[in-house]
Amino acid sequence: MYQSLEESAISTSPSTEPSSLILIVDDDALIRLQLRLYLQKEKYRVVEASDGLTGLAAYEEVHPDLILLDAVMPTMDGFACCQKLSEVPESDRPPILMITSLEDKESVDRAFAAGAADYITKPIHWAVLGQRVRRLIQQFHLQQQQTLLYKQLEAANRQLKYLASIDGLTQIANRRQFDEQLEYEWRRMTRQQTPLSLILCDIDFFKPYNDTYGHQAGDVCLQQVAAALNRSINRAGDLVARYGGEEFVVILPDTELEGAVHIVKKMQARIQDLAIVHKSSPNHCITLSFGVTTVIPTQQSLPETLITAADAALYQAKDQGRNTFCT
Ligand code: GH3
Ligand code: MG
Ligand code: MG
Ligand code: MG
Repeated sequence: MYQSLEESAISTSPSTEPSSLILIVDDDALIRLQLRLYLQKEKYRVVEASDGLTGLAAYEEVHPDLILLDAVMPTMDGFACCQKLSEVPESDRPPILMITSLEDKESVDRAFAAGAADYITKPIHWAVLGQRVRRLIQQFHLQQQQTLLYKQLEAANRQLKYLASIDGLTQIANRRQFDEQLEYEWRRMTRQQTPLSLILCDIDFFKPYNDTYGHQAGDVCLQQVAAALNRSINRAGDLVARYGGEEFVVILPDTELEGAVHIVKKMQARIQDLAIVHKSSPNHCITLSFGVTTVIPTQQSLPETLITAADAALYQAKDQGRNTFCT
């Protein structure tokens, strides 16, 4: 068994920063003792293991900042132990300093090939060891800081990208994401020569709704409608976006007109289920009008033509008295 942190740790200064932790792996108890006393004098915390296998177990448990590794040991030697540790992702892997009496070139090459960061020979030159230890730990901490910063940057970028693609009020896709997705699906459908459907819809008599119930109630209504529309789609490439004010748009790739109409009917049912009271509407509740179009895109045509056609169909639905759809 390896000696635990508590057993061999020295009482650290009242500084809030804990001192670096070093794992000593050596089968020679005297060497371990000498190393421990030296490192503790240098204000490091120390954990010991007497062979490669227990060294690995200790590494797993305490995650040291540096490993001092002997080469010749029973059970698992330093080279095998080093090799095993090289499987740990580079950003989490502490540096390994081989300390051995093996002085031949082959052993040195083997150690570095197995992933050792540095190599010194016994008998130990203590001042040299001190410098190497300090430097290796410094480098490791710097590398960890860089990894952390990089991860934070990546997370911030993901968050920015998300925020830039979402409508703040309704939490569904915004116009920008719609534009990107339409471009993407247009190219994809052009290549595949499969139909692309678009639904444009608009809340009926929404101005009088705002006038009657107030702008805040209008906002809540928009949120509920957006969620209801969003619940009506389920395929991977489908997208519902807020197109503007009280208008929403739906992209349905690989979808025939029949399929798009099916989605519209589902949306109508979901909106009806909301049963949002609207006194000054002829239906006494919130309804939507829909314009639906389907095309098989070509190299010569533009995505805007699909929007124009859906808009014309929507206008027609409004013209027919609203709460309906046109194709
Ligand atoms: P129609 O049936 O012809 O569509 O009539 P309408 O009253 O819905 O159409 P109109 O275009 O005249 O009015 C749209 C209204 O939508 C006016 C505007 O105040 C409201 N609106 C747009 N964006 C928002 C929003 O973010 N929040 C709220 N509460 N209202 C909004
Ligand atoms: Mg040994
Ligand atoms: Mg409108
Ligand atoms: Mg409207």
